[in-house]
Amino acid sequence: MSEAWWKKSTIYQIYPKSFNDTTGNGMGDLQGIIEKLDYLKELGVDVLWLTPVYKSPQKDNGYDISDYFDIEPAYGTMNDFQQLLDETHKRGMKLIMDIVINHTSTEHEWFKQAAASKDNPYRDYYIWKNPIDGKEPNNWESKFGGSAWQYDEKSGQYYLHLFDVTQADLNWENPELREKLAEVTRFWAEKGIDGFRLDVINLISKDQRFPNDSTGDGRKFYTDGPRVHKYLHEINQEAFAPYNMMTVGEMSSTNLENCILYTKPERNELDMTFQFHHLKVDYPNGEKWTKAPFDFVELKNILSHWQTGMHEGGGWNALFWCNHDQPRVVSRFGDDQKYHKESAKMLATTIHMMQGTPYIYQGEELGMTNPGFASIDQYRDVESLNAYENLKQQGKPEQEILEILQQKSRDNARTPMQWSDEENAGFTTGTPWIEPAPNYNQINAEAERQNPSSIFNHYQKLIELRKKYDIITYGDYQLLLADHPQIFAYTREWKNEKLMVVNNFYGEEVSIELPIEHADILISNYDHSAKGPGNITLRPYESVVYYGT
Ligand code: TEU
Repeated sequence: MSEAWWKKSTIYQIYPKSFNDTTGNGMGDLQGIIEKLDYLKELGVDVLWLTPVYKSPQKDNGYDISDYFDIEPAYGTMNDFQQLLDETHKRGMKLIMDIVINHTSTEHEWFKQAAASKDNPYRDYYIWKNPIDGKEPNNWESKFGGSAWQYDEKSGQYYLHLFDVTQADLNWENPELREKLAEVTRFWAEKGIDGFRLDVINLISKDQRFPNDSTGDGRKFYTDGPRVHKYLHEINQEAFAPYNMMTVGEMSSTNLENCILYTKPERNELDMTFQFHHLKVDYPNGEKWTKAPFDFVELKNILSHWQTGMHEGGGWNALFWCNHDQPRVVSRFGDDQKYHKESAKMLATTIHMMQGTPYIYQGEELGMTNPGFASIDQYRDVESLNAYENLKQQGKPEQEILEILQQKSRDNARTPMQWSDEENAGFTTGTPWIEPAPNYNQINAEAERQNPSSIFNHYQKLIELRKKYDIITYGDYQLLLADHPQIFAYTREWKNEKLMVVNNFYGEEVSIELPIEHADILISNYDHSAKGPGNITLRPYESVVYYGT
């Protein structure tokens, strides 16, 4: 296997809590994933990314780890995990683990020790500061709302939590802590996994002055921080490289310059990065918690900026529309009603013909949609519940808040995987921890697999094309019609080959002149594709990939 095998791979993200329940407790489990490995093999994906299944109080659905060395009993046992890993490998697939080493749960033994007393040996595993003028050490805000500091009565100090109050940030300045985290990483590498997704890994190095942020929420003092590249190179050399781990870093609020540094092979830090700028084009003035249409031209420009920037810089993109934190892409950027199938396929083609490693989030291959929850009681996500309270305190009417959550909540992606039209979408025989989307009778894996022109079948073809055509992996990218308000078109060029990808992002017909001669159609989303190349008229959400030499 070449050292960059992942450049022609497609990775499938599994959110175990919502994937498949075999015990009837209403929560997905590891045996449930094993049951569905043949489905994933049929889809054709190469790597499975498992979001955290370590022991956790589940306040943030596993991103609050209380024991790195054990499996959360609700998901199963370490034997179940080993069976999942072995069965995955038997099918020629790989498995990467999501690891959260920017913070732990406050129920982790390290934190319990650290909070026991100021002189406890574990105190310095976390970030404790004295009050200033009787208040928080600075004005940094948690990404889940409120202050990023929690007062500890016992010691009279505050501890830092960039996320929930139960997720205490680790102190990466402490070399003993860094070695402990390298041990954690090696423990899982020695089990035989194939890599890691590293949660918010660009937040681990904080400006040790902990200054107030006079213009923002403090993120500029810990995002892509002063020693982040040093720390990543160190753990790479101590834990990733010795085991040939594939690594993808989740980068919160990062920039192109840093992502080139994170992923240039010769720097030995990470293999690829997730960035989120293209998923903030419906955040007016950067504000997530408002209902707003998306800025299509901005979306094209951001994706293109990262395509050309990472290509020229020698970095490598993780390509994605969805994950467990983002709304369903067909509801967000497509049409989950009249042109559901056409728009889901168009969106898939848009991303999968780009340079990078594409990620499919569970259910995306079925065109799963946002559930449209009508009551706050249907929500489970800590970030969404905090946002609901904050918006209420701002005096927003209930209905307006619910419409915002319907568009923006992370729970949009966390409803049960829709396997069939059976009760609870075939996800559980019990009461699901979160309600399924009401459309599982129409949108489910069973129906998709039986339909040769399904969204599932379209993803199968895209995955195959990536393996077959080097131009998709290595070709130069160029955006066409940059300012067109409806068309996202780009070319890829590699040796004497040329791809032209043309997508109508809206429900109205549109005609354009295409600068490509003699071309075959590699993939499209209507049974009889638009005539072309040359002057073509694209139907609603029509997507065509032309291949010529
Ligand atoms: O996400 C980081 C993060 O900032 C997300 O919460 C997301 O970008 C935000 O919700 C968008 O508004 C990672 C995990 O993916 C997420 O599930 C965890 O809640 C978070 O870190 C803390 O571990």
